[in-house]
Amino acid sequence: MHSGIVSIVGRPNVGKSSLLNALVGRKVSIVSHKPQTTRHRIQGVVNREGGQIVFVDTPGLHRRETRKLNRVMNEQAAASLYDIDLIVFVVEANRWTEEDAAVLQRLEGLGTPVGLVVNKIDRIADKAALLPELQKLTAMRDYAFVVPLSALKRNNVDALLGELFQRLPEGPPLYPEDQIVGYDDAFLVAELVREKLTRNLHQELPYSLTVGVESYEREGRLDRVEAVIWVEREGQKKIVIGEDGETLKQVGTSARRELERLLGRKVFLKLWCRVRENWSDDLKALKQFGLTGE
Ligand SMILES: Nc1nc2c(ncn2[C@@H]2O[C@H](COP(=O)(O)OP(=O)(O)OP(=O)(O)O)[C@@H](O)[C@H]2O)c(=O)[nH]1
Ligand SMILES: [Mg+2]
Repeated sequence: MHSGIVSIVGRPNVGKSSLLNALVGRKVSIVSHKPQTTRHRIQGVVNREGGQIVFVDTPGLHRRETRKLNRVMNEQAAASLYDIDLIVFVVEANRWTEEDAAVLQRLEGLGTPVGLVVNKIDRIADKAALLPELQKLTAMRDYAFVVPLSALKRNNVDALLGELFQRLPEGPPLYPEDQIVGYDDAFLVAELVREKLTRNLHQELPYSLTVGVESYEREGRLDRVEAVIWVEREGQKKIVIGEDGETLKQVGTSARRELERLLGRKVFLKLWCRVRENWSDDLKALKQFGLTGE
């Protein structure tokens, strides 16, 4: 048996969380079209006959640290580069940016093998264009392996698992086989609510909100959850709630539906919206909201 820990890193929006979900075969980490969606290290476990891989999805490493939230997100991602067996560096096909170059630079001299994943190949209509793209990317560094894939279409994802299992040390599984995620149901609720908000709200607002679960009670096959959406200003609260509470209702319904599917239980979800001025730039608030990784 081979087993080990593999960190998935890269700049925001390249598809790291989508890749984790594709690898695990279920929704473990939230996904949106907006960069900087993931804020925590998210663990997902894959078990195969040949062993076990513990994947760690990370916040996208980014350059502009406009608020303290950005700094702690970068710190979380950077911390995932240590005490692990392998790094999967995810980039987008045909979209190499300065931010990718900055991540590549961070991977220098770590002593941990780095494999390259070129994601979103479903966007390349002309497959002949893929080869020069791969040649360009692999010329930049000595990668342990290169796998072009599509996390969205679940295309060639098994090839990545094959490359990883081959290179992981021999050893028994690190976690029991039925443990797929590294967090509790309350965290899942908070994340799914934040995902729906991120997908529903425009522009910058998703960066000004966070979600905290206030109470979680289990009554037979029903989970009763109360969660608070924290925003930074009164005006934002109005937008989150929407006219006649319509936006909040939509968000609540879609989060609840997905939760019920994932948990296999009925869920009663009550959402509130409250203001905590400038929380994203306030280290004390970040700590209270569980965003500092401590
Ligand atoms: N076409 C295409 N889109 C993809 C693929 N993988 C991910 N996406 C899309 O890319 C966007 C970002 O995906 P995420 O998985 O949230 O990216 P991420 O790297 O985790 O982003 P952060 O958490 O913000 O760092 C979403 O709109 C995904 O649907 C892919 O293989 N093909
Ligand atoms: Mg992500």
